[in-house]
Amino acid sequence: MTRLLLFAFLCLPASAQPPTIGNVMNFLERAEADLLKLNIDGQRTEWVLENFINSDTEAIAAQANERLIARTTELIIEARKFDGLKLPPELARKLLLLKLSLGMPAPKDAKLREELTVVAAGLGGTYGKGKYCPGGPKEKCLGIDELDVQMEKLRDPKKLAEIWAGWHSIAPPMRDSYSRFVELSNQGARELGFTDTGSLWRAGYDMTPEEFSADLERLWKQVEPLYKELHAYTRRKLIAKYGAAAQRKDGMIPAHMLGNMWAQEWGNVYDLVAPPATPATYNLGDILKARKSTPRQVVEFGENFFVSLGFQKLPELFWQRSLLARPADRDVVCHASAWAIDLDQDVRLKMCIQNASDDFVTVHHELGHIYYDLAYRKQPVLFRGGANDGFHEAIGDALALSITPEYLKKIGLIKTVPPPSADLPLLLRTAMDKIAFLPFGLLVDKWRWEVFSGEVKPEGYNKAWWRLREQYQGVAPPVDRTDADFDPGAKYHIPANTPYARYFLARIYQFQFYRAMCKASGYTGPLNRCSFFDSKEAGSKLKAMLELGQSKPWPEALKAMTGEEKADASAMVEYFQPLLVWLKEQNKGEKLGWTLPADPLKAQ
Ligand code: X8Z
Ligand code: ZN
Repeated sequence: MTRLLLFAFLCLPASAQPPTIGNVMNFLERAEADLLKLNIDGQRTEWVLENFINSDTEAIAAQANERLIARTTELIIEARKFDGLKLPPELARKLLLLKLSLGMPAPKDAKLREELTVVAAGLGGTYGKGKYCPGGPKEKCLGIDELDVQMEKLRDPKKLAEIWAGWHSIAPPMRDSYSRFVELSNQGARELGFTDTGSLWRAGYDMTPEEFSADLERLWKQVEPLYKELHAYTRRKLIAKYGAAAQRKDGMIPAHMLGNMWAQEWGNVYDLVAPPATPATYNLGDILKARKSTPRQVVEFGENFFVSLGFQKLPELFWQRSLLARPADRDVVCHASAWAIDLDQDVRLKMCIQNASDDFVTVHHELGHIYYDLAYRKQPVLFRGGANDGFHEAIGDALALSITPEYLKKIGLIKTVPPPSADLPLLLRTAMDKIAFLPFGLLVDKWRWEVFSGEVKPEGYNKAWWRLREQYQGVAPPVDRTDADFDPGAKYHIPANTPYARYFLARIYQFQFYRAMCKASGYTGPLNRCSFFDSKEAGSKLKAMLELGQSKPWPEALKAMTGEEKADASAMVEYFQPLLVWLKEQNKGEKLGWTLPADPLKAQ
């Protein structure tokens, strides 16, 4: 009997045998081993590219990326034979994550795939090399980190507009490559069964792409009233400072007057909107400069925060291999980033720290990525990731919300805690970064989704970009734009192909995480005054969530930490409640909002 059965089994053609759970396990073991190796190769070459941008490093990085995408695509296609098989949740999740793992899907055709990886590396390189030379090409040229400081400090609208336009002039040469990139990546997405690359991205949130879009809209509606109040208040203050240069009939704010190249965070112009007779607060950038803090010391402040929660010190390799300041002799990508090179202990930070006022918070942001990477490094390869990408972006920010005056005094960065009357101004300062960011966080991928879906064609790229910026942010370009411009390309995440909805989500999640950690630390006062520094209870909640990696759907990770199962802006609204009341008072009699051009397609 046994022999007969065995015979019958052996006689079946391999393809006709129904796959078993054992087959899936074997397949995944092979897949994870291959992906780990190719990922490490890819990360190493990408690290070298971003630290030494030149034509050779671009070519090498493109090749490594090509190999990784080729193998991942093969594995995704091979995994189709398991479709419909009833599997234990852990295996089913691994197969799902594999299917969703390509942020840049590529065609099966080797030539086209190679073309795509070359185009992508070129886009990243062009952005990284981007410079504006205010005195002409023979004079000193400035990279984006230096221009950021100018946008932060300058208060002359003409000069600001010049710098804005100067930086944006790096982008038009990328437009054609970008449209080719879109075509090729979409072809790859379709071959994997998605309608386009945007819908593949939206499928990564444990719900359907349609549910995800609806969820973002729901969250935006929760916070939009806060933004509208802040916008109206800031507009009035800018008009008071700059007069006609800041005033537009349509009520929009000129995008170059908000202290940031993309008008995404406005904290740098806090001095212009600070309520009169406010007690003096502090500027962390100025404090660090006065202390002559080295980049390493700035990073150590962030490390100490994590250690205070019960995490380990950063591995020695981190200090040996990170890049913490812009090198004088070569082009590097200065946009801050965190790396888990071997998906294990070889973690690195790449950041051009110069003690600008945002640097302190950005360091915490980046260390959030690094401690997340370290926490899930014992998970199987396919689970080494954030519960979703918004979680990854929210961890360090949740800690940074604890940078209260009391905390700064404790660590010796300020001598005296500002009086309670400074609470509201401090809240306004935070809102200028956190609330102002929301519409920008939303619109970047709204634009990209329209581009990937084909709704917006290359000749309409720039118009569509400004239509969304006007609609959501209520900001207008400082100088005339034409279809030949490619303003989205002047924002790092577009040439780098980094999805952006994650940052919108992170703005919401970070307040949920922060509220949960404040509670765990035993804090009961007003949310905006809480610091959970030094709380092992908060730390162990955080650790429990981080260690899960992406092994569970994100609502379960959220529940482990907060007890909540849905993204919810109520923690953010609670945090800013006193400010909202105050802003409403300030804006009495003011018309909130702005008007859009009658035909949005004609908007410029
Ligand atoms: O890109 C970043 C981080 C690296 S993941 C520095 N952020 C977004 C941006 O700069 O546009 C953090 C906030 C939003
Ligand atoms: Zn980040």
